Amino acid sequence: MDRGIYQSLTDRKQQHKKSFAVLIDPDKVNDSNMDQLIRLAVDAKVDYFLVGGSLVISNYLDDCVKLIKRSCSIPVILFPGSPNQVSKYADGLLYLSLISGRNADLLIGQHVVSAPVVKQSGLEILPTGYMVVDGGAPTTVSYISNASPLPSDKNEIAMCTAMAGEMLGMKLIYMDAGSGAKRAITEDMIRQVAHVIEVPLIIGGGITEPEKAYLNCKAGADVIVVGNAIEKDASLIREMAAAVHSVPVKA
Ligand code: 1GP
Repeated sequence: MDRGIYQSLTDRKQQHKKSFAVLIDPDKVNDSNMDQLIRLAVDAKVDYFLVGGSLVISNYLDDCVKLIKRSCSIPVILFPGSPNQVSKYADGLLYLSLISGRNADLLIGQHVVSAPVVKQSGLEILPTGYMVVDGGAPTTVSYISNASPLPSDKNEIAMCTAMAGEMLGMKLIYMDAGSGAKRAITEDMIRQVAHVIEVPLIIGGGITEPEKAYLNCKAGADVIVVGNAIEKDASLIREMAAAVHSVPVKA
């Protein structure tokens, strides 16, 4: 565990082991439903918690992270929608650059402003090429980012974007159809992107069925992120984690 989150991600990738991450939006939870969620996650052997959201209005972030850290050993990775979503109590932070968009502020601007705070946080920083893919309807992330999402059927643009991100030094690529997306990312796009990069590939947005999580992993996803569907039915954690972990180690 102390070997760090990135090391664990790359080790798992090398061993063809797929990971399941539960996304928690601090605006949508409280101490009592967090307790249940954490218990379910521990039982299901969830690999990571992602904490964050495009808009975080409440100030429950620190308490939410502290509660998870007190209750279990599942690593907590921040998935910040803005530079003020930094909690020093977490283990790591997805340092996201929105490489699918052309909004300079989300490519580098906000990073410059928040760099000292991020550096001082002591968190493990995970440079991440973040690609928002059209999920069939505007999502909070597509609206807030003020950048066009990548068209869902343009696999070649997705491939070139991911390759560019990797060559620029991004350690992870996260393709996201946006929280609650009507249409999740196609397996075809995942397969083609996974084929051209070596860094771990995270996939999320609109995954509501364990079967889809399984197929995404077979197509080349290394980490599956689910938020919305679990907010609606926490017991899905068990089935989602089982589906992801059931992908044969040698695909
Ligand atoms: C959103 O990828 C995450 O940024 C998860 O999406 O909430 O639709 O599962 P969902």
